[in-house]
Formats: sequence, C-alpha cells, structure tokens
Amino acid sequence: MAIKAYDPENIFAKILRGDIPCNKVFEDDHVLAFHDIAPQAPTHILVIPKGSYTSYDDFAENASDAEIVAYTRAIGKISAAAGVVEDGYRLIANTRDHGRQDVPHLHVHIIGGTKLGLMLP
Ligand code: DGP
Repeated sequence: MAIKAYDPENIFAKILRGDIPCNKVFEDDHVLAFHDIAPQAPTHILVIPKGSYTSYDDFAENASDAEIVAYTRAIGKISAAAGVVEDGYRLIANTRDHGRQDVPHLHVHIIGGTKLGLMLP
C-alpha cells in the first residue's frame, strides 16, 4: 500500500497552526508537546515535530539532523519534567494502519505515572 501524502488538515496540523487549542507542556523551534485529550494514564503527553511528517519512518527518512536531535532530546526532557523517569514510563509511536495510528502527523505518546498493563497485539 502506498504511503499517503501529508494531510495539512489533520488535527495536529491544526493545533500547530493555532486553529484549535491544546494544553501545551513544551514548545521550541522544532517541537510541540501537549496533554492527550483522552489520557490513558496519569501522565499522557503527546510530542510532535513541527515539520510535516506523517509517521516515524517519514521523519527518520526526511527530517534534518537538527530536527531529529531536537525531537529526541525534547522527548527525554519532557519525560523528566513530567516526573516519570525514575519509576519508568512508556514511549509509543503508533504507525499507520496496522499500528493503529489515528492522527497522520508523527507523535510519540509519553505514558506513565502508574504501573502500566502489558502491551498486547
Ligand atoms: P494515535 O492513535 O497514536 O494516532 O493517537 C492519537 C492521540 O491523539 C489519541 O490518544 C487522542 C489524541 N487526540 C486526538 N485529537 C486530539 C486533540 O484534538 N487534542 C489533543 N490534545 N489530543 C488529541
């Protein structure tokens, strides 16, 4: 199946443009992070690159080194600031159809604040 082109009307593109609000936790030149609208745990933060990347593989292939470093470090910093590092947490990047990705703009979920259940297929 062909990988779809970036859809500028996806909900995270709208959040990036300021068309719809978010509960922001971090922002810099390359990254925006905000609380998930339907949290699955006490901490549930979404971290997105500002560039138009549909998914992790698109980002890994096409982002600049500066974007990749900024995104990777931001995920670490935001996790630390959220207070989940010591006890542990989970990073998830659901990817396209089989990965159950709903929003076609790359996002990493930072989930923690409690002992999480086992991941099932
Ligand atoms: P995924 O299935 O990995 O594509 O997860 C998408 C997540 O995005 C899901 O946990 C709910 C969240 N979400 C969807 N719409 C909005 C929104 O408008 N605002 C916020 N903050 N989160 C949203």
